[in-house]
Amino acid sequence: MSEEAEIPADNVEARRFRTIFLSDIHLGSKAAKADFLLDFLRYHDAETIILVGDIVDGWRLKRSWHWPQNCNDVVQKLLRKGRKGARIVYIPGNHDSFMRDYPGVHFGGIEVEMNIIHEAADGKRYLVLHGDEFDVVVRNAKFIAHLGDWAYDMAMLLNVWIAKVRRALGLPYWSFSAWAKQQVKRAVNFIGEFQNVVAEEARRHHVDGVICGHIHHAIIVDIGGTTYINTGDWVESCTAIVEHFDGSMELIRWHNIGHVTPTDGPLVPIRLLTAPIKEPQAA
Ligand SMILES: [Mn+2]
Repeated sequence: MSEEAEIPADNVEARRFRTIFLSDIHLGSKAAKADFLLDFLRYHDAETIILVGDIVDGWRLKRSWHWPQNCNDVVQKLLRKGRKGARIVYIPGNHDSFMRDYPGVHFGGIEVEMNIIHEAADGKRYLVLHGDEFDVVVRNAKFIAHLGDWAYDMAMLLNVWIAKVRRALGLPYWSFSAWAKQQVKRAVNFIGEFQNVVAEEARRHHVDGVICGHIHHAIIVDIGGTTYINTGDWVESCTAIVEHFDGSMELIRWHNIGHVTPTDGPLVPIRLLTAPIKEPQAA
């Protein structure tokens, strides 16, 4: 693919940011929304791209190899941004923990770090880490974690069918599994507990905030004077955190933007409207 292919067909310039934070892409799992992410990366550029873990899903790949072309495209896209001068930092998560054997290593222009302190343009300092170390379920009971993994597979399967039906009816994308998970997690107040524990960790490091992923719940929120930021994921919600050049942080929900109609006066023209997601078995 030539470098020219980088320019979107409609000649729209990418939005530029100081930093883009992405996590929980889960490349290698069937649920990964690689096409959505490719679309996002086409329209968003940054001086620094920080990958906040679970970029590749080693758990899934170990069980069965699922690596379609769009997974390669995502990797190529990121590497190309690196070649064009972006600094790319890879902080491994629990699903790509094999990368944790390489702290401080640079490969293909990508730096691997266990966690970093990110200093924003406004001087605020953020601890950046994946966050699974605070997930008691994952840490204390690998068995339960894998059971959770199985239940997750089932929800994802259901999700694919619901998405197909909704698309056939002309309805916008809606994630059943995201909704279901939200209900379950709300019931046990898992999210709230996780956020509190991680914010506490940030205070322990004497930083202004924390940026993490892992629980697939994107948010920017103040917790007792500490800014808690979660990058969300690219299997359900398709979210990213961007830092503007003044240091302010913004949460972008790409699939919401991806479905605004032209009459709504979209901020960014959407490629998804002209290039729909490919179905493996198009009817
Ligand atoms: Mn994780």
